[in-house]
Amino acid sequence: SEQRPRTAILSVYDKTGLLDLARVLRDHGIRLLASGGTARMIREAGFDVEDVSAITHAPEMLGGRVKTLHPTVHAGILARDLEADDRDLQEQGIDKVDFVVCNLYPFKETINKINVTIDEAVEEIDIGGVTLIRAAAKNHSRVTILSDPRDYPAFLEELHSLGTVPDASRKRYALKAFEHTADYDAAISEFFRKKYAGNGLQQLTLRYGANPHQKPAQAYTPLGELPFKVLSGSPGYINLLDALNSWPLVKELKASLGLPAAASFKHVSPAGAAVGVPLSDVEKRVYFVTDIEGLDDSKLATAYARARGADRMSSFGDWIALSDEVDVPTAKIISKEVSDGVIAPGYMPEALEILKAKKGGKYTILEIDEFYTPPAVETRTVYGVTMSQSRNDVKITPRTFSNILTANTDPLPESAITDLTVATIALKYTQSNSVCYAKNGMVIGLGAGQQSRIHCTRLAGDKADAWWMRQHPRVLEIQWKKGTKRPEKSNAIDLLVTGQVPEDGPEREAFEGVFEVVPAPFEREERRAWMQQLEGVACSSDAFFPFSDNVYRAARSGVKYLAAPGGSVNDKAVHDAAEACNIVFVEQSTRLFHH
Ligand code: 93A
Repeated sequence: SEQRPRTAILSVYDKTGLLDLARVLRDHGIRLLASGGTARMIREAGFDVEDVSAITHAPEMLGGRVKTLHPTVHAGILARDLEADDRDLQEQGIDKVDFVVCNLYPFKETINKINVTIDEAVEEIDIGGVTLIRAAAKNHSRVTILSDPRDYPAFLEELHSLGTVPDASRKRYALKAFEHTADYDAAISEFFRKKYAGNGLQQLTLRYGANPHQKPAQAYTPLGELPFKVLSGSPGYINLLDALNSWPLVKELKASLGLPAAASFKHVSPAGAAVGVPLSDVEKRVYFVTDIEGLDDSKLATAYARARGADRMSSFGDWIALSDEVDVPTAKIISKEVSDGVIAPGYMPEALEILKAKKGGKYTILEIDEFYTPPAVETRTVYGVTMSQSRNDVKITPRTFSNILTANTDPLPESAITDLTVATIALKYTQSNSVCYAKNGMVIGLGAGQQSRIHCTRLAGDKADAWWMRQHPRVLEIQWKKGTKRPEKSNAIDLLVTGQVPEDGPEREAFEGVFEVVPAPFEREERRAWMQQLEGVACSSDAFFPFSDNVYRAARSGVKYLAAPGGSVNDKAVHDAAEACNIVFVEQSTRLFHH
């Protein structure tokens, strides 16, 4: 619009490509203003350049801390093509700036040096450059901001061929500029978070990541405080993944069913999850909790007994989540098992003492703020690429299971609704694909992380079968050698009930070593007769069943209620198979993949 001469401000730490840029800008009659070192280099190359102080009439100060920070500079950049802005500039004798070329002090490189001091890092925090970049990017409808030397060639090309910089390019440069300053500030806050956050409030240094060689590792929230406190021990990376998946699981179970809930996690999937449904005497023996005083009076303890008892093999060394303040009976169960840590909204003093004494004082205990709600959008970085999605906040409630697709549409019994709810909420926090069998308010078999659906259904079904076989009178009557430890018992029972006891060799000898009287293997007929008594099982799937084989497999483990989303070309065949097996098929309309 105006015929006024155009002005560029240059202030670059990385001087790559600077002279080519200055030459072409000058060729186009553009006035060059530059900060100290930048001006010197351009001048020494023989191009016409003025110091920024020519317009600010203020010298660089404080050893360079104040170079370009000045109203003359920033009004020149920020002014719009408005009469009012023009008037302001005229009154102050300020010229508009059209181009800003700036890149920042090397903060990241500095803090990556070994043993860098806070003072050294602080000196590399660029203030004036960030201000130049942000001001120019803000006013990108008129001003071009170049913050990356790699953009100079394309910029010069356009300037040369068009005589001006197109709108689209200015927008792209502006976006890049804001990404650049955001990344720069993130590096600064990351540095100070580690130095000043106060370990445990906003930031937690972790021993290492998924593996010991993955150091350093940390957990943090950019705004506010972490939603949990570390009461004891020192959580690792996988512990936190388990804690932050298992806690919402028990919170949602309790909200949906109105009963205290517990989960036992391993490798970011539940090995067990349950609500506080009373235990039979047989169950108490199967879950190794006959000696827990006050068990029947604590629904939370009952829930954990079930969660831990579902699959004792998988739960060895578990991460525990509990929906309610932890009481003494619950702590007593935990104290007898090998476990890594626990997350709960609170701990009764005596229960806390019991847990703190575990693992020689190294047991990890987290206290979660039960009112914490995470942000709606969750973000993660994989292989350098950031992905974000809205959190899976779908609510699974008894109402989720009202769409019955098989012929018998009688309302489901309350116990079936409880079991379907337990199974489905467990799947919501299980690595996919996943299928879950539930009974008596607890997970009894969960197949996680299989790429094939039928493999999930089989794995979960085999676990449910083992859970039921563990309740066989011959297992309950086992006479153990004195001094046999709980994990040894669980391992031996698992071999026996899954029919994997070898006939001879060292493994056979080891197996025999734990018994007073070595139990005979289960005969085919004996197993069949016992399995036939397993009935009324609920089963849920995190996505549709692609083939009827899943239904047939589920039927073999006593499944009577089956819930899954629809959407397969085989839906009809799947429903027909359910009908043929006398299974009630419930369409649960939400896919629940989790990764
Ligand atoms: O210390 S600063 O934050 N204060 C300023 O006013 C300022 N203006 C530009 N650093 C400032 N800069 C930075 O100086 C630029 O971001 C650039 O990285 C560097 C260029 O300095 P020189 O031209 O003296 O080499």
